[in-house]
Amino acid sequence: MFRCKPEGIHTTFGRRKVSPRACVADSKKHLRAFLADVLEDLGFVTSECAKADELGEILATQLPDIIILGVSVDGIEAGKFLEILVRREFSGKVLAIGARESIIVKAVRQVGEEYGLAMLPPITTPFAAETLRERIAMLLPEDPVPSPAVHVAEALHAGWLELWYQPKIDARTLVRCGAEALVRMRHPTWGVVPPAYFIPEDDDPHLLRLSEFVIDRAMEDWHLLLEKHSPTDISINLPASFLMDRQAVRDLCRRMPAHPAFGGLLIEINSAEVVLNQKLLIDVAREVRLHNVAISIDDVGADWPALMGIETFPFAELKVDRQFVTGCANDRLKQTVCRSIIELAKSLGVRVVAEGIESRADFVAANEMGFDQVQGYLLGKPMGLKKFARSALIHPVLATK
Ligand code: G
Ligand code: MN
Repeated sequence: MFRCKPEGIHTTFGRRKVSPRACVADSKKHLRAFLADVLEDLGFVTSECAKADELGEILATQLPDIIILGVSVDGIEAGKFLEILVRREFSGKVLAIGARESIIVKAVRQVGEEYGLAMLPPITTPFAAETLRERIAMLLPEDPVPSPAVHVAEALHAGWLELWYQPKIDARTLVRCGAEALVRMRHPTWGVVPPAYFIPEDDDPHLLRLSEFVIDRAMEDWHLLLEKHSPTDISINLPASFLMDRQAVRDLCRRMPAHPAFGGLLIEINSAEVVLNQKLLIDVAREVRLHNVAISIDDVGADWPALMGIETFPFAELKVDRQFVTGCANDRLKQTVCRSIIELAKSLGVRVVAEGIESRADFVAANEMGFDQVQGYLLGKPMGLKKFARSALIHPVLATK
């Protein structure tokens, strides 16, 4: 039997110092999407393959560490997949998924083992996402969380940064009305890591590069969402220092899409920073409005009275700090802060958003108090772009879970 030279360098899965990669091979689109979502949540980079003749290309370009192989009723396609894996000398793992007691699932495992492939014990349907998660998570490297923190320059240079999106929901219609972009690092060894591990100090020159990355990626993602779903109003988080850099602001305005469907970019600035730099930020907010950029005041809390004196208020939105939202249903003090900020927002004629809604009771309370928009784990966790686009198609309206 002839054998081709392998087209990629494969080392043992779990020891590679690059993001773990999985290819989901299944003819059914909805199954591929489900499996890819679970894997992405675990920090895998995923690719998908519908037919055996696409697999060769994926092996060569994506270098997957594991193939998740959906075994259909006739098993013919699964057989073809195995043949290609053998011909390409695939050295990663293969996990077959198929019906319980299916002869074909057993056959696929047996044939795979005879071919010398690293076949994992198959998963049988129906199975919970948790089952797959447990099975795959065991294969992930168990390195500790980064310490000391990774420098943002390294993360930027290596291309480890990405934006995750958390839905913002209209409190009255329950329709998804936008998304907050949150920066995440997909570290080769530690998986997906939140910004606390790499956000530079305020005086670090790399902070500007990180902000530029966020703006550029958000605008790229806006175009992608437009193609895959519909125009999505995106909010990003930036430090106030970015807006005080005149050149940076000019560049920002220049980066806004000229597309007619573009509804504008919202920039969330921490409330304490707004209070400290009020005069300057008011001028910037006025100026950028002409370029389809609006400023939101983020994490507003007990310091809300400091925002009262502003006469012409050029900001677009107040977001209440989740410290005063999570648990507000049963906490009079939190409700008092929320109500004061809502009242302030209404008197200024700007939108008011609750973030950190984790329970149904808080959602109801936020609605009754008069928030315009709500955001939080109950309504959607931050998720990778692909998952965000998919869930927008599947759940155009809030699923009342
Ligand atoms: O300060 P800012 O609003 O940008 O903070 C956003 C952070 O809050 C993100 O890291 C996000 O993961 C987190 N977050 C979003 N929704 C919730 C929630 O409902 N509960 C908690 N505890 N954190 C949340
Ligand atoms: Mn924010």
